[in-house]
Amino acid sequence: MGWNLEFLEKMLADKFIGRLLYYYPEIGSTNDEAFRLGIAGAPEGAAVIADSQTKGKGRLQRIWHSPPGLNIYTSILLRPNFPADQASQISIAAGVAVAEIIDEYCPSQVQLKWPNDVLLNKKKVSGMLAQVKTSADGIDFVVLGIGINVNIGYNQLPQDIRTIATSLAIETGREIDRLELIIRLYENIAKCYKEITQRGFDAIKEKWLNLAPMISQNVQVMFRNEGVSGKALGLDDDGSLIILTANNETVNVSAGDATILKES
Ligand code: BT5
Repeated sequence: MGWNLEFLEKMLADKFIGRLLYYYPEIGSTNDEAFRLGIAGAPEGAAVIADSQTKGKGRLQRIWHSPPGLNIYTSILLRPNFPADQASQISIAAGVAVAEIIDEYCPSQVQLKWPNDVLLNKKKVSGMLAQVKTSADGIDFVVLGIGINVNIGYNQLPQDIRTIATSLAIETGREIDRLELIIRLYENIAKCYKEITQRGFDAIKEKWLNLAPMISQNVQVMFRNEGVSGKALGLDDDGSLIILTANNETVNVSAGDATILKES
């Protein structure tokens, strides 16, 4: 099923996210395009959607598998008026927003894994990549990139991620309408974004913590070749994970890949 662009534009015409919409049947990376739009001065809420990506990006130069006709690849331009060190709150809010929408399709099976993975039945269904452009005054803009595996089948997943990735169709056993999903997604991201920009981080942080099974567990966070392990205590206001190490030191980790060492 393709994108019915005319319908999508009509549905998003008066919305905060997507009223300015850039659609590509194929693109390198929607994040790169949204970043270009940000530099060119595009307004907050502008969104890029692609049906496929040839250079879909994960964090740390990793690849996001982005075949055509099946999934959601989108990047949203935001211009929050808060200090640069709080930019990660946007990824955290987006994680909550995506998780809430996925929960509507697959109730009670959604979890969040710090910093940016949405898991369905413990497998990755969505990943997020936020890129920030700062200036002397703080944040110039944030590009919030979101990939969601919607209709990709088990056999269409690359071999190396088959055991760690899933899609909404795999988990629900039915084809999901990408248009309906993205409209609900943009609406909920707008809601969660307004929550943090207008009322602060607390409510979103609380929701995030309730969806994250690693809190109170022993975890290890690897960043490049360095690891920190200990008990995950919570999230700080800059979106970093607070870890209590074996030496009783509290360490804030702001980047890396976290795994639960053993559930207690
Ligand atoms: C992420 O990175 O999870 C961020 C993914 C962001 C993708 C969106 S799509 C729209 C926008 N435009 C872009 O170019 N990017 C954003 P990370 O946590 O580093 O996870 C990457 C890892 O996830 C890979 O190394 C694989 O192991 C796995 N992976 C790759 N493609 C996947 C997929 N489609 N589904 C699930 N896992 C995948």
